[in-house]
Amino acid sequence: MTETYNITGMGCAHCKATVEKAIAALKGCENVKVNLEKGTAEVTGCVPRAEIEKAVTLAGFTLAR
Ligand SMILES: [Cu+2]
Repeated sequence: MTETYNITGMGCAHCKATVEKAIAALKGCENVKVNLEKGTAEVTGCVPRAEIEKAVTLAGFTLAR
């Protein structure tokens, strides 16, 4: 299962890496691909949206609706 999430607040490759790392550490996450230009994160695996939101928020970014 792959879900795409919109993330706001990422400005550079470092932000991208931070978000990728935060999501990759989540239980059930098999793969994560962050697109800096589009502001999206493509998450493969079984991770509840609430967990993604928590990780993204803790990393300092915002999960958009
Ligand atoms: Cu940055």
